[in-house]
Amino acid sequence: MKNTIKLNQKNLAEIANQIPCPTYNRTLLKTGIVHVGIGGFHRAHEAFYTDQLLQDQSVTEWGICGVALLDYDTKIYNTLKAQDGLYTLIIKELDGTHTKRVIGAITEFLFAPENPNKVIEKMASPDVKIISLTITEGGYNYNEATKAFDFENPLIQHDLEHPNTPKTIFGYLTQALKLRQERGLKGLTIQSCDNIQGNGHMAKRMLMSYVKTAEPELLAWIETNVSFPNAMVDRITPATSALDIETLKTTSNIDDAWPVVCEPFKQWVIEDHFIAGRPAWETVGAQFVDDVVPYEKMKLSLLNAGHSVLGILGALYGYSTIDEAASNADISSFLRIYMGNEVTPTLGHLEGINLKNYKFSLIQRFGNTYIKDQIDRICSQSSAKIPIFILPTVYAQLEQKGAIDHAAFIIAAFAIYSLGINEFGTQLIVKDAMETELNKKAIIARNTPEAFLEIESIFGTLKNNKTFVDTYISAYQNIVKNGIEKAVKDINSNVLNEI
Ligand code: CS2
Repeated sequence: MKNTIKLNQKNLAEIANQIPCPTYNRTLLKTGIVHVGIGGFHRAHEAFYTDQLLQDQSVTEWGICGVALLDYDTKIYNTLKAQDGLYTLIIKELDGTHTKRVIGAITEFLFAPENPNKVIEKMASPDVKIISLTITEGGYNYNEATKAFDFENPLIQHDLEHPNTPKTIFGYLTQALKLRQERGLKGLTIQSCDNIQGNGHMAKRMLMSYVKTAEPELLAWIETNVSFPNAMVDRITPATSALDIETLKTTSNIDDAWPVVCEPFKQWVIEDHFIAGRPAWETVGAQFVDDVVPYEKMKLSLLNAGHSVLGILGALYGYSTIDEAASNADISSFLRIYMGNEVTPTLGHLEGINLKNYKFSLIQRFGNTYIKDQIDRICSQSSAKIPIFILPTVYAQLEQKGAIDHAAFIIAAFAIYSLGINEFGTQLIVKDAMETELNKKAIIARNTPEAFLEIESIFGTLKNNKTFVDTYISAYQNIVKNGIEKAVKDINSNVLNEI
């Protein structure tokens, strides 16, 4: 193999002979955005849109400073530092070709555990107009059982006791906003990019709960000086594999320690509520709307829930990628029935959206055989995903006495998945903040299936709903008695397979 070229600023001109690279002057960029959670999704989405904007227009105020909040983010921190914030985005097209570009929008990078004060100061910098977040569904510290902020979380207790060396996003934001207030600086926008219905509302509600205890006199200032737009974000971004890194070397001669791979589809629908200004992201494909709720509902309950359906069933069948699960005829029928009979009746009329086309496009996206999205990735942190992706459909359907059979089946399948092994003896990687509790209840559920529904921080009071519990138990028993494949066939039988 020819010598590969290491990806960094110095080598950019040489790399530009292989694939498109930023031609804007990165050294002129001021940091206007601090982004917390610098994983693959941010790099395939917000940083991608911002890079396009910096490339197409000569704006200089919207460079991104990436912040890694968690100890285990050392690897990404060291990698991006060594590469001057540069990385390759590899879009895996539907025909199997790869569209590649080096993304240059991330110009600064901070590792919070190493120097918390640097992060607080950066967030308080007068140039910064937006703090955006991809901190995952579980990162909002919301407890489904109490429907409130979880003050029991030891990390939150730590932040309350040590405000200058915080560990959670709530501690960081509070300190930074306090500094802005004390210094007479302007406010800014806190922009959630996580998969949560009303993600801006959730970010505000959780932050305000924390501030009320930590710095009550800051509440009024935040109310007037900080905005929290809701947004729907979308682009399937699997974990990067060793093969992806190798292929980039062999096909483009580029040595990038952590490229990002994603699907061609992308969507970003945002409420236009940016108190300190924003990049003109609409010029590069983002949609600004007055009300993002319908888009969020549609995406969370069809795409993200659809992913969980394929992931959980796929794991029980022994598959390892989403496209494998999607290409199984019975799983595919299951998904279509779930989307058509159980989710669609809860969505009502969505202004400006052709729901049928959307559902068809999802089937195509899930089936993209080049993406190889990992079932492990999709099933990870399901304890935080299920209450957001699937349970709102269940509650709405129970309320209107609609079908819940497939939703209850998925919860039963999740209870079995949480045993950490499928019926064929394959070990399942249950990567979940609640792993121990899930497993404990999953074991009890082998004799008493409803015991699994006692996990209140996931299921709230669902265990008291007889219709749901009966449907769930019967699905559970069917899976155990007949095996997953026959149970899926059974539940699909006699139901129209129409999305
Ligand atoms: C996935 C999402 O994490 C999950 O379970 O459903 O990461 C999904 O790929 C993205 O939201 C796509 O926009």
